[in-house]
Amino acid sequence: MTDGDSGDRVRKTAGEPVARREDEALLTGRAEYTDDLDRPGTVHLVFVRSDHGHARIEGIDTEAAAELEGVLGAYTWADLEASESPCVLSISSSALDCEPPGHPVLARDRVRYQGQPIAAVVAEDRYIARDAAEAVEIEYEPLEAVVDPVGATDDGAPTIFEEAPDNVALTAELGDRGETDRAFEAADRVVDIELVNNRLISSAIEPRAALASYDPAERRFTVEMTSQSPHGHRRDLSHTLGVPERELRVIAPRVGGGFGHKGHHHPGEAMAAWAARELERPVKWVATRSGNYLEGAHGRDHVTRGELAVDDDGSLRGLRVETHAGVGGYGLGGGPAMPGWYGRLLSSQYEIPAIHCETRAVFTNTAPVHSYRGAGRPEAIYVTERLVDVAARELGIDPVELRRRNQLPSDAFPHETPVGSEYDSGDYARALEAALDAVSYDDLRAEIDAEREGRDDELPQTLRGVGVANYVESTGGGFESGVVRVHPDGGVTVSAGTHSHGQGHGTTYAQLVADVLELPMAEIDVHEGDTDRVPKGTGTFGSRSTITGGNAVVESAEMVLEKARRVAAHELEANPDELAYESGEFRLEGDAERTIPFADVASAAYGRGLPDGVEPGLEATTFYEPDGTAYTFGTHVAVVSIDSRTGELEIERYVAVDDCGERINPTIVEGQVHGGVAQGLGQARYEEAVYDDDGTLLTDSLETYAVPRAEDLPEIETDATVTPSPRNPLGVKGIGEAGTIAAPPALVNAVVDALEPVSVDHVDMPLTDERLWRAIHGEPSTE
Ligand code: MCN
Repeated sequence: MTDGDSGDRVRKTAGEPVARREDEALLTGRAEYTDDLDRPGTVHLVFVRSDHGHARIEGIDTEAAAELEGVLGAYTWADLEASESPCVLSISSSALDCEPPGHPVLARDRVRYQGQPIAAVVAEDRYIARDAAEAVEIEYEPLEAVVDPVGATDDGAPTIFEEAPDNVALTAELGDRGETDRAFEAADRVVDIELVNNRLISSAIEPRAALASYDPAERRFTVEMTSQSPHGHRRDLSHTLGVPERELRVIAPRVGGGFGHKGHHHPGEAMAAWAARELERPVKWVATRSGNYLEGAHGRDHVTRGELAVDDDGSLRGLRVETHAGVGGYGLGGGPAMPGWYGRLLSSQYEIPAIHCETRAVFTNTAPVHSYRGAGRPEAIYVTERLVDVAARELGIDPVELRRRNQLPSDAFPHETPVGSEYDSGDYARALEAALDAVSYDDLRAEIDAEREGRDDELPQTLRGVGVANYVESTGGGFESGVVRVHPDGGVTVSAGTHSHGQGHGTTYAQLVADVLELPMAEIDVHEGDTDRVPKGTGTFGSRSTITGGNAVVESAEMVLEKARRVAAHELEANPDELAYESGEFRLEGDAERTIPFADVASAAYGRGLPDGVEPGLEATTFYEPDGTAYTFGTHVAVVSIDSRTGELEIERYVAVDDCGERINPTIVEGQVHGGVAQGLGQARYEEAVYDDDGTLLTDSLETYAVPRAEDLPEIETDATVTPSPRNPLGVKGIGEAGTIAAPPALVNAVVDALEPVSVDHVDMPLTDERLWRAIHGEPSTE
């Protein structure tokens, strides 16, 4: 690993394993997170949350709370309404079948999930605020709840919004139903599966938090908060508070992980900002772990039936999918629309001539659902990759061989799938073969088969299996802004509208700009997460930052270099095209004496006597939008053994081969794969948000919601192939979510392979020891 700066000559750093610059501060406790920030006069906000999953609010008594010493205010919906702020978190999708009201910052007269904020208390310190919150009395009339997305569409299920009597927010179709039906009729056989993509909760180390201040003289809010998308939050806060965007500055300081949910607008930051204006005091709100679990957007929650039409030679003919997707008790931003497009990756890496996907997004009495690392792509790939394994078993063809027969060849690109994705580039076979080589697949398969053949009728103590999952992931989208500002002394500040909360943009953006300007990385600072620094940004989600932000800062750096060339030419009394530029110095071709360093050019750019037509200053702003989506791909393989007496699962090997096009920093890419696989294996083995029938979240803390610890994870062996994307100048594709997409099907396929001797066709995630034991011993599930 390098520090990116070595020797006199500035070397190119892109593609090099440069050490992450941000880690020293992060690892030595010097990084400041929202809760570390303090402004003079800060007061603290705590929510009173609903105890019920579904109830009418008959009365709220805040009197006792308001009278406690140190309490500045105890607020309910009536106070928000009286202030004439809209105070409703909007739903940003017009595609819905109904128009349910958005999520009110504080409940009006009804709560639709446990943990929904009903009242807010502000006090001099957070302990008083907590005591005061406990003193608020709420009278409920409990209503029947429904928590499962299929049950919520049954006749007689309780209605959550009058505007959607059947609880269906959206019914969406992708692909061609008629063509798919015909493909099914023509195929030799059809296999099917019913599966659940378990509901997940984001377990970022830092729960959500905000510190909001209001300056009445400037008529301006400053909201420092845990945001993946400061400009997105500025837009949402502007709607919620009813103030123009220019009156809001959103700053995301260090943020301890996000995984999607810190990109969405929740009540906390809006309530803190409202109270800051009301009280003219800085107001801090920090979610507790349980508060975050109850109310922070959850992920997944799909119940799916999938059918695959195949011919006896293994050709895939058609895919038919029906999904009920839970969207929770309220729509949050674009959350309810997500199930409408999740099926766009159902084709995975295969040539499937006809696909049809019908999805229902369904309200339930649970926390709102939105994007969680992968956001729709893990759900789609899981369906297809499980079905391919089911078909392989039915046909008696090795699952790898079935994949090989149907994978798109490397000359098939661009390729349009029947569900509306246009893949840019790929060499799927290369990644598959690399992953198979890593585990010596043929030998391993033969070994496992021999173990099975050798057994008599008794159940062997160890059941071994191997599972393979291919995937395709859509990455990048929308525009991003990048600013490169050269200071008069030649130092450079780079700003972008993305936000790094673990991804290492501070390193990779510095690498990219250092390469264009041929300066040491130490000369380049990177700032993200402040709406005042860049004119408009989109944010970090959907593995988009490298494609959009990376190309934006490169384009700005190139513009800066062009202007610097003109200034340098003027200083050297030459034509710009006579100059060579290398290692931070302009030089007149053929005259070694006539040179000028970049820092002197910067100084000249801010001085007098610039060439005609050149304005003072040396900076550039770019709004970059790629030519289309970049499709990352790869193959993951898991090798497992299960103790048939206990159901205990061991992951013997885990191999990940991913292709994200050109890699700016292979070490960071590897780290992203590790993190993603850890979360994917977390979903597959341990994690599940469980509600009881009344809508009480039974997994509302880290004691009951099982996140994998380091010791629970196998060694993750990584490798990469490189197939550049033709859709952006850097040739990059995103990598931030790859692991969460590939790991669940790889592990479940391996486990179901291991269970082949006991004739088990499928086990739903999470693959707990108990579930596996029950599957092995034919015991019914207790759930
Ligand atoms: N990278 C690279 N070369 C590429 C692609 C990426 O060097 N071809 C590097 C990038 O420069 C960047 C990192 O890998 O430093 C991730 O880049 P990218 O794939 O563009 O993803 P984003 O930066 O947009 O990150 C978003 C993605 C998502 S959607 C989630 S969710 C997620 C994730 O990243 N949440 C994370 N990774 C996370 N990692 C941490 N530690 N914490 C989170 O909350």
